[in-house]
Amino acid sequence: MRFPAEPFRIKVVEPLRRVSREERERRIAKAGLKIFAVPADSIYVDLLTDSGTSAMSDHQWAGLMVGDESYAGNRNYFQFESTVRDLFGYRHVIPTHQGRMAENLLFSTVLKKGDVVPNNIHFDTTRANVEHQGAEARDLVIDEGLDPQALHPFKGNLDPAKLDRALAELGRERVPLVMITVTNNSGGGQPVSIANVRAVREVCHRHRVPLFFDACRFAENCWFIQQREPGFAGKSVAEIAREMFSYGDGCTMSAKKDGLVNIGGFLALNDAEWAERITNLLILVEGFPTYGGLAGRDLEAMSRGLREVLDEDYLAFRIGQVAHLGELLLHAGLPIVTPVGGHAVYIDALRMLPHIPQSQFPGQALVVALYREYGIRAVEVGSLMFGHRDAVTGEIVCPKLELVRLAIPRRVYTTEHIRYVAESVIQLYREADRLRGLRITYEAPVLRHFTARLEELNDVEAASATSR
Ligand code: P71
Repeated sequence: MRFPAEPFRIKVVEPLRRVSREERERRIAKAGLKIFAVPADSIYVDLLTDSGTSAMSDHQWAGLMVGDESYAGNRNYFQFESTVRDLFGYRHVIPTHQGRMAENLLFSTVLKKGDVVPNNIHFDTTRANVEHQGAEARDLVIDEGLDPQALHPFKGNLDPAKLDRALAELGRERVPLVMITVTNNSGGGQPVSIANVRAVREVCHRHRVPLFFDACRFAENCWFIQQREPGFAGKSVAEIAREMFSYGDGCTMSAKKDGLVNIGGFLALNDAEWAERITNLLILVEGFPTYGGLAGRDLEAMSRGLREVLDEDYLAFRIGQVAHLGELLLHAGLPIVTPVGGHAVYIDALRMLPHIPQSQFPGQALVVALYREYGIRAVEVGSLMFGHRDAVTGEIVCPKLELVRLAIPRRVYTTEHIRYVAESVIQLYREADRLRGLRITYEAPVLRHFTARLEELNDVEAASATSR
C-alpha cells in the first residue's frame, strides 16, 4: 500500500476552533503579516513546524506517571541512558532541554575562533551556534541537493570530494569535527545514504577528524535507507540506525522531532575528555547531569518515544502521509521540491507566483494567503528569512530558493486534514494571479524575519515595482 492508513486510533481529542475569515483577516493584519505572531488558537491546521508538535502515545503518557523527580540519579535517567546507548551506541549520554542546547554545549567546548565546521547543510540554530564561537559553518551538500527538481534518492548526501578538499586545505587543527544532518532539513528533509556516511567516515578517518550526526530525524532517514538503498531492504530500521551511528563519534539530538516528545534533547559521544568538559558546562547552564534541564518524567517520555519512532508501521504511515500531500499537489501541477522529503512538503513560490518578483516576498505572500483564506499556517524559507541588505549598495540580496514549508507534525493530523490542506493550496494556485506582493514596513537590524512587519502592495504599486 503506498499511503498506509493511521496505525493508531484516537483516544483523546483536542478540539480545533475554526474562526471566520474576517477574524483571520483582522488577526494577520494586527500581526503585521507575520505568521509567527498569530495566536495558535485561531489556526485550523498548523504546519509551522514538526518540532515539539508530536502527539505522544498512551505508553508515553503513562511514562509521565512513573517520573522520578529526584534531583540526582533518578531512575528515568538510567533508563534513558541505556536506550540511547542501545540505539545510538555512544558511551556518554548528556540530556538537554532541546537540540540547540546540545549544539551550544558541544560547540562552546570544542570550537575556537577561526575554526570551520563542515556539514551537508547546517540548520539555522546549528549555524548560529557555530558562528557564535567565531567559527565558520560550511555547507558541503552534493550539487543535486541544491536543485529543487533533481531526482536523486539521497539528496542530503555530503560531498566527500568537497570535504576532502576542505580538510586538505584547512588541516585538522582548524576542523575539530565534521557533521552530517539526517535528514537534511534545510535542503528539504532529504535523506543521507549509508554509502555516503561510509565515504564521509573514510575521509574523516584519513584526516583524523571526528564525525558527529545532527540526529533530529534519524528514524525517517533510516526508513528512506531501508526503502531506497540497495542491500538494506532486509534490515530493520533500528539495525540501520545502529550501523549509521557506528560510523560516527557522537551526535546532537533534538528529541522534539524523532523523539516524539514536546520537549527534550541530548548529546551523546564516545570521547571521555570532551564529555567531561561538556558535563561541567552542563551543570553551569542546564542542570545536574542526570536531568539536564528536564523533569524525570520528560526523560521517560523521551526514552519511550525513541523506541516507538522505530516502529515500521508508524514510519510507513508517517513518510506516506507527507508523500501523499506531495502527490496531491504534484497531480494538480503545483511546483514543489522533489523527491518529497521526510517531514515536510516545500512549495517553490517563485514558480507558483511568477508575477510576484522575489523582492516582493512571494513566499510570505503565499503564507499570508494560506492563513487568511484557509486558516492554515506554513512558514516561509526564502527572501524574508534569508534575504538581507548589501552593506555597501543597500540593495536587497535574495537567496537562490524561495520556498514555503508545510511541515507535518507527527501523529497529529488525519488524512482528511491533509486533503483539506491540499485542496486549499490547489485552490490558491488556481487563483494565484490574485495574490499581491508585500513590502517591509519595519525590520530589525539582525534576524529580521522574527520581528519584521509587512504590508500588501496595491495593484498600482505592485505594477510599478515589477516594471522597474
Ligand atoms: C524546524 C526546527 C525548529 C525551529 C527552529 C527555529 C525556528 C523555527 C523552528 C530544529 C532543528 C533542526 C535541526 C536539523 C537542530 C534543530 C534545533 N528545527 N537541527 O525545522 O531541524 O533543535 O529546536 O530542539 O533546539 O522547524 P531545537
